[in-house]
Formats: sequence, C-alpha cells, structure tokens
Amino acid sequence: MSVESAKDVSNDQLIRRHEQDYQYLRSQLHYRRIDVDMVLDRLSEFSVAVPSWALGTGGTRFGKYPVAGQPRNVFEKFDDIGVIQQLVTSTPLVSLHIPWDEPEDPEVLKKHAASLNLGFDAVNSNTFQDQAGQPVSYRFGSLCHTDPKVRQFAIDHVRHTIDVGKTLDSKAITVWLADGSNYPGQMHLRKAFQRTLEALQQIYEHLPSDWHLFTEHKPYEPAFYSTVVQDWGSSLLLAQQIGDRAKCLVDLGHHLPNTNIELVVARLVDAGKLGGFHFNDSKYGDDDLTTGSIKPYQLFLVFNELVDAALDDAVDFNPAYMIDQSHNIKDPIEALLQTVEALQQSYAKALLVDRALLASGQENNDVIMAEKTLQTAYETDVRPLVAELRRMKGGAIDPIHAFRASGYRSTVSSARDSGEYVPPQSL
Ligand code: PSV
Ligand code: MN
Repeated sequence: MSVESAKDVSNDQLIRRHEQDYQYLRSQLHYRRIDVDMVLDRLSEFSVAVPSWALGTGGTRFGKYPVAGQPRNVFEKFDDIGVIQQLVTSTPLVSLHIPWDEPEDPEVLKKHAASLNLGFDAVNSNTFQDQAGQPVSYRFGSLCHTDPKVRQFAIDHVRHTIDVGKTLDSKAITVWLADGSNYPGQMHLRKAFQRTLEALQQIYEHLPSDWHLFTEHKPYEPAFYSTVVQDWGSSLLLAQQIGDRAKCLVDLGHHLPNTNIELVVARLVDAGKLGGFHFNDSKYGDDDLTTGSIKPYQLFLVFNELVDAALDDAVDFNPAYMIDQSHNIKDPIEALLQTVEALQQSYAKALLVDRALLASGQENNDVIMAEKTLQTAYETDVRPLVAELRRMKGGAIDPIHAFRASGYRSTVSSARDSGEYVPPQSL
C-alpha cells in the first residue's frame, strides 16, 4: 500500500479515539486560558531538517547491523525523507553532508527533492576523514594543521561545500572540526586555535551575503585530550571574531555529562549568536540516541528557552533546527518519526508555559510557583495536540502506525540492499 493510502487508512482507524482525546485536552487547556489555536499556529510553523546521514544504519567500531532496504544513494535517502515528511509534516528540509551525499548533478537532485516537496537546509563539510586519493592527510588536523598545505586543502573543501550548497539553494554551512590532540604537549593549544580562526575567516570571505556559517563545538572524540573547538565558549569566540553571519551551532550530544544546556542556549541567545541545533539525546557522550529518549525534561527546558527568546521582541532570533542522529539498532525511518514527534511535543509543551505566571514567580522569588509553572506545562499530555497538528496538515495521527501499515520497509527491502551484518576489519 502507498504511504499516502496507509496514512489515510490509519487515520480512519484512529480518528474517533483521537477526536475524544483532543477535545478533552482542548477543554483542559481552555480552562487554563490557553489559546489552543495560537499554539497550533506556532506549531505548524515548526520545521526541523533531517540529516542525509541518518537514513542508513549507523554503526560502532564493533560492527554494523544494517537494516534491510537502507538507501543506496542520495536519491533513495530523499525518498525515505519524503515518507517522513508525508507522515510528520515538520521536515521539509534536508541537511546534506559533503562529500558523503554530494550529487553528481545538483540540478537533478534538486528536481528529485522538489518532486517530494523537499528543500535543502545547511550543508555540512567533512574535514574529519581523508577521502580516497586525497593528496594530504587530516591525521593531525585540518583547519588547525601546522602545515599550510593541509589547511589550504581543508579551506578549499569547505569553500567547495558552500559552492555545492549554493546550487541547491542552501543558506548555511555547518563546520564541525574533529581537530584536536590525543596527548598533552602534542599541540600548541593557542596556536592551533589561531590557525583555525584564520582559516575560518578565509572561508567566511567566500560566504554568500545571505548565508550563515555555523561553528559546532564538541568536547572530545575523536581527539581524546584536547579539541580545538571544544565548548560553546570557544565556538562563541570564533563566531564573534569571524563576523555577523557566523553563529554557533549547539549539538545536544556535544556536552560533558550534566552540562546545563538550556543555560548554554540562553547565553548564546543573549550574545545574538545562536545559529542552530543538532537534536539527539545521550546518556554518556555523543551517543546520537533518539531525541527525548533519555532526558525529555532537558529537551523541554531547551525549548522553553527557545520559545522565551522567540517571544522576546528585543531578540533577533531565527535558529536552524536540525536532527543529528545515528541509528544503530532501530529502523532509521521509525527512529526519525519518533524523533520528530518528540520535538513536536517538547515544542508544544514549551508553548503551554504560562509566561506571565512564570515571570511573576521569578520576579517575586517564588521558587515553588516558578518551578511548578514549568512542571505544569511539561506534565501536560500534548500527544493529542501534536497528532491534531499533523492531521490538520495532511499527516498521520500516529506516524509509526501509518508507516508500519504501509509496508514501506519490506517494499524497499526487496528493491535495495539485504542488510547483512558488517564486521569491523580491526578495532
Ligand atoms: C560530529 O559528531 C557530528 O555531530 C557533526 O555534526 C557531524 O557533521 C555529524 O556528527 C556527522 O558525523
Ligand atoms: Mn552534530
């Protein structure tokens, strides 16, 4: 059955129960003086980009268990993202990794994307891997490298990524650097940062005037002693020195355990430098787990800051929302459906916060009242509200139910790869 028909069948099966749940929630929210239509309007504007690298099965250095029928090329990745967009209605854009998903002919890919009602978000450069036949190596870094030839090669690659993005109508580039060192003494910490800044300044000169450049920080991995852009402070220093259109990208998994990420968000908003997000979740490090699966309250608190900033007229605010996950065990399409539902729910809950009550609790140092205001919003079961949002926009009341009913995975399994276990060659 086509995904479209499966969605209709699934919605028909679920509609009565959904109507009851939604009307009950609506009356509860009405009682709390919440303008449900306003919440739905804002939710319907929410958009999060799907990364081109999340559709295949990820792996660890211990091996890979590919899902059957995973996409074999960028066109099939777009097909899968088209399915996601049909069901969840909040993912009209794709974030491409270059060269992993570099199209031979961008015009052909653009047409394919348009036929699926998809467009392009930030492009991502890759200076963390040597490509086959590459004349220089990133073994000891890319933009921070001691050898100017390696730096120039990396600069040229990032500029090329911008050029590819231009042909696709992207408006931003995300630069994540693996550069760092594994042992004390290996790298001159200040010089490496300076070289990185200078290289990014050269890249910025190549940036079209309507583009943004995002710098993405990460504390460790693959470098295990020092990373050049290891935290939001380093990222902010870079963005501030590079120029107005340089901003910081926050990947939720790129923080040491217990970091207060919502505070990082607030600081970057204040500095006018919050450029974008990579959503995922983690228990220990850069685990790339499904958004909201481990720390849903933290996700809500992040969205609370985002909504607070969006409602503040004094703040110039338009961050790009992207997913960055690697699905080792789950069916990637189902994991992404789950992810978008989690994001829609978190955003909806943040929109339910009684901002006047919260402000009064804060101004009067009424700790209990302020905290309870957030908890009341967080504890609201908004699933019927986001289901209604999807239904109204032509999507699925229950995306995973509809996806399974379509049999899409088994259809593509016969057309694409078999999904056999891939062992590591060495650890
Ligand atoms: C690095 O861990 C990262 O978060 C960067 O965003 C990369 O572009 C992405 O993952 C894919 O490797
Ligand atoms: Mn990331």
